[in-house]
Amino acid sequence: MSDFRKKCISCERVIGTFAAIPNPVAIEVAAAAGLDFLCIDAEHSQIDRELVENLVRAADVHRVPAMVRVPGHAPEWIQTVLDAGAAGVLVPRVSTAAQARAAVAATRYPPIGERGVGPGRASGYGYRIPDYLASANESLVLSIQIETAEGLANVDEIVAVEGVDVIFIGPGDLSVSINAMGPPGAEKLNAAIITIADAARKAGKAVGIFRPSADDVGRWAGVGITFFMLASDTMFLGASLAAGVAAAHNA
Ligand code: 3PY
Ligand code: MG
Repeated sequence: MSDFRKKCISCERVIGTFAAIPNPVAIEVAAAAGLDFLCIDAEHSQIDRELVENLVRAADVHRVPAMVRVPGHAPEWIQTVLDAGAAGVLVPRVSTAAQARAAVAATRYPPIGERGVGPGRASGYGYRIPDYLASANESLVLSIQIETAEGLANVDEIVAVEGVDVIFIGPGDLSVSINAMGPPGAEKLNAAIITIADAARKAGKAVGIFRPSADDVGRWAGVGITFFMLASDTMFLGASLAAGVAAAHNA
C-alpha cells in the first residue's frame, strides 16, 4: 500500500492544496512547501489530459503524491489520469450510491472494479504492468465529493460504498445547493458538514474538506475530519501578494 493511502485511510491528518496553475513551475514551488499531497484540479481550471501527466511528473520529482480532481464522472478521465501516474482521484459531485460505485469501478482493476489495462506512464510504459496491476488497487486513493443537496440526502448510502477511501465535502457547492450561502447560511451549512462527517466516520471512512485557509482546520479536525485541502496555488499566490503589497504601502 502507498504511504499516502495508508495515511488517508488510517485517518492521519494530511494537508494538500489544489494545483490550478497550468504549469509545472507552480507544482515544483508547491511541492517544496511541505505538503502531504497535491490535487491537480482538472474540474475548475484549464488543465487538460496531456498537461495532467506533465504536472504529475513534476510532483513525482519532488516525491509529493499528486491526485487529480477529474472534471466529472467519466471513466475515461479517471483512467487517463491514473494511467498518467496520479496517486488517486477526487471525483466531484457524487450524489448517489450508484455514482460512487461507478467511481470505484473506474478506479480499481478487477475483481474490485473495471479499470482497463494499458501501457501508460503509471506502469512504466508497459515494462512494469504485472507489478503495477498487483499494487494499484491498494495504492491509489479514491476520494469522492459530497457537495449537493441530493448527495446530502443520500449520504448514508454513499458512505457505505466499498472501495471509496475518503468522503470529501465541498462546502462551496454544498452551500449553493442547500441554499446556505454566506454568513446567514453558516449554521445550516455547518450542520450539513457535520451530518456528512458523522455518517462517513460511522461507516469507517476518512473525511476530507476544502478550507480556504488554515483558520478553522482545528475546529473541523474536532469533528473527525483528517484530509484537508487547503485553498489552491492561485489562492495562495493572490493572498500573499495582496498582503505583501498592502504591507509595502503601509511601511
Ligand atoms: C467546493 O467547495 O464546492 C469544492 O468543490 C471545494 O473543493
Ligand atoms: Mg465543488
